[in-house]
Formats: sequence, structure tokens, C-alpha cells
Amino acid sequence: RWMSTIPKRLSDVERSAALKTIDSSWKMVEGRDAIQRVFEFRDFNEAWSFMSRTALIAEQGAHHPEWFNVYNRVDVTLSTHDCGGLSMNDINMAKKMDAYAKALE
Ligand code: H2B
Repeated sequence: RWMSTIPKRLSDVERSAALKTIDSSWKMVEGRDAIQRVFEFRDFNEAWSFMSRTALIAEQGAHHPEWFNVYNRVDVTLSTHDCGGLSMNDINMAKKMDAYAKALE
């Protein structure tokens, strides 16, 4: 399981490589070592479906998103609290969220 060891904060080199493997709409948050993306769906039902799938893997992997939902929009911020910044846990979660959103297109 992911949390059996403390995740490692990505170095600058690791980070720029990792960011190329997720959707280009993920952006670094100003003044914080975190990434952010806004997902937009057709309606609340689809947004909630996306959030439900994400919630299951969040709980399984002990890695939880910060998110804000209004109707069909989900504003997501990913960061790893245990290391105070971006780790591969965030990149892996971003990839899964990208795939779930794509499946709902
Ligand atoms: N989520 C996120 N985003 N970062 C963490 O460091 C983290 C988490 N740590 N979920 C997990 C829970 C840890 O506190 C528990 C004990 O597994």
C-alpha cells in the first residue's frame, strides 16, 4: 500500500518530467507546491459519478484530493500533506482522474 512509506517530494527535474505525463490543463498552484485542474461535465450527475470513482481510489490509496464542486464543475487541487508538496501520489491520482473524466466525455 502507498502509505506504508512516506512519499518523497519530487525534485525539479522529476517534477517537470512527471508533469508531462498528465493532462496539460493541470497547472502548478501559485505559491504552493500543488497542482490544480478544473473538470467540467455535462451535469451534476456526471460530476458526482467522477467524484465517486475518485473517492474509491482515494480511500484505497490513502491519498485524498482537495476539491470543490458546484453543479457540473469540480475544481481539484492535489498535493501530498505528508511531504508538504508534490509527490508521485499526486501524479498517479491526476492520471486516474484524467482517465475517469475522459471516460465520461
Ligand atoms: N492525502 C493527501 N493528499 N496527502 C497525504 O499526505 C495524505 C492523504 N496522507 N491522505 C494520508 C491520508 C495519511 O495521512 C493517512 C494516515 O493515510
